[in-house]
Amino acid sequence: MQDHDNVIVTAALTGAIHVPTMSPYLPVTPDELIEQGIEAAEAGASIVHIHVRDPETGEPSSDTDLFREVASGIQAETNAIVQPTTGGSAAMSVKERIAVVPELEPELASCNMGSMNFGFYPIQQAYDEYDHDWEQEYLEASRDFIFANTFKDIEGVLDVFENHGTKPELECYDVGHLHTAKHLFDRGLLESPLRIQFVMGIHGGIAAEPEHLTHMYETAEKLFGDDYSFSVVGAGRKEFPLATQSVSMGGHVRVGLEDNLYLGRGELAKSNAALVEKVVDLTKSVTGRAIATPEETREFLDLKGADEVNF
Ligand code: KMH
Ligand code: ZN
Repeated sequence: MQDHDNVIVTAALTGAIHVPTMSPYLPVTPDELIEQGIEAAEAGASIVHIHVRDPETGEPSSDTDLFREVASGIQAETNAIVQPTTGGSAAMSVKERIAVVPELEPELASCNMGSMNFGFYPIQQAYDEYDHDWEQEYLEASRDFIFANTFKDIEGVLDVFENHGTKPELECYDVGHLHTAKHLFDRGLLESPLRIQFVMGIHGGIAAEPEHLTHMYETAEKLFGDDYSFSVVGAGRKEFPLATQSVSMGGHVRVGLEDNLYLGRGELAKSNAALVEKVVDLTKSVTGRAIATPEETREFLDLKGADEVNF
């Protein structure tokens, strides 16, 4: 693993797993996303991962005008690295998902390393009524959903990344995805230093268990040696236990309402910043490691710089 003492914190603001009924604090409109992105950056996030939603209904969207509005609004007030998703949502094609990269030419964007089942339908058991018509159908549809990222899809996506100077953050939901990354690295489609996000706890991917994180880490060490660094996101209530394990192992962390709505048992997080503050405190008190600034993060991940983006 690349050696870097300071911890890179990512705030993932809204995502496509949760629906507005689940939390009044989930950001939906561009203004809400910008406000929460700025607060999260001020709390210590050097990377802000963004999805966008239809401002009226809260439905996940691939509208590049919305991405531009949110990215430029966060960039105007912070030095954080704005990282758009190319994972999008269940309802989008790969073409729709990747469109944000040529439009915004970001420094960093997510890049998903394999096709998989991606089921968030079990969450609907906790809700009887929904604020919007689309929500329950959307959750239920994930029972029959394949998150498509074939080898051909990934090759096409990486081509777009390369053409626009955008670094891919490799979203790995299971051990096999690390081997896919290795295959692409050996073919010269990915370059060192690799930035890998271990995404744990998605139904269809590896479970959010400590021994699985150890296995992901040991596998990455074997495959990539000093050519990579890792960050961990645990979906749901394992977010903080896995974050603590990751920073103890020398890794980095992602938190945010995209993957976890709760600050503690039964206590909704009132903002993304609240989740960032908690992980910053945990990191400092458990490990003594400092939190990386955006400039340190840019240098460490070898990003092109905020002056090279198109927003
Ligand atoms: N919400 C994560 C489980 C992406 O945006 O490309 C998936 C994710 C993927 O963040
Ligand atoms: Zn995402």
